[in-house]
Amino acid sequence: MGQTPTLHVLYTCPFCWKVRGLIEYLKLDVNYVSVNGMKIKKEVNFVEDWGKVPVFTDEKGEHHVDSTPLLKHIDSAYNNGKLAAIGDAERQLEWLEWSDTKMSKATIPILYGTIGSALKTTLKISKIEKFGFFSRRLYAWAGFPIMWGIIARKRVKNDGRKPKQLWHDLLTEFTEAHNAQPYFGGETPDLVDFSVFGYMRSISPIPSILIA
Ligand SMILES: N[C@@H](CCC(=O)N[C@@H](CS)C(=O)NCC(=O)O)C(=O)O
Repeated sequence: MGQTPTLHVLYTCPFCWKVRGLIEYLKLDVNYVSVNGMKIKKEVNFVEDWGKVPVFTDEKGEHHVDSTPLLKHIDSAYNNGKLAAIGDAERQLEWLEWSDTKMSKATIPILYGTIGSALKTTLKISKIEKFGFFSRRLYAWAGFPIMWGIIARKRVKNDGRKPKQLWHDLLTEFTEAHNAQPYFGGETPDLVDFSVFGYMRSISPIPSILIA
């Protein structure tokens, strides 16, 4: 038995949503621990040389990190590896890689690619994530010009497509690979579905109940 597993998360983090999606699908009993987005390194310093979320701590107190290996670990430890065993293993690995390179790069431009969306995103994040009194205000007002002006603009420029177009193209590519099945995994989701879900969920509008 041991302790109830925990997952250290940020609400708006795509990598955390990948793992959360799988945990909820498998109906595992896991406690979520929200970290302060300005102090991630400090809050997960119990894992050596990592400094990122998500961090999964299992019932034995062992820590597991990095969302894609974590998806595989949770499926293997709590689900007899059933999701990894769906369909062709090579196809699954190839698309997990696709999701982690293509989808992960598309989230920043859509959230911060215009000055309006950047402001909206940082204001929302400052309302729903855990922050200190000053860091919340600092993040909301100093965060958006940085994200928009430096990070997102560079990514949008590199790709050349408008953020929404890029996102639509990726979703088309992904759904075409479903081969007319409801999920990438076929009748039921596999690990790739949870990976793409994480990126999708992180750019989805946040329910107003959470930011009221
Ligand atoms: N490859 C990691 C990436 C995790 C990651 O970059 N998480 C972000 C939050 S969305 C983070 O904790 N960043 C803190 C930092 O890099 O200092 C994974 O897939 O879990």
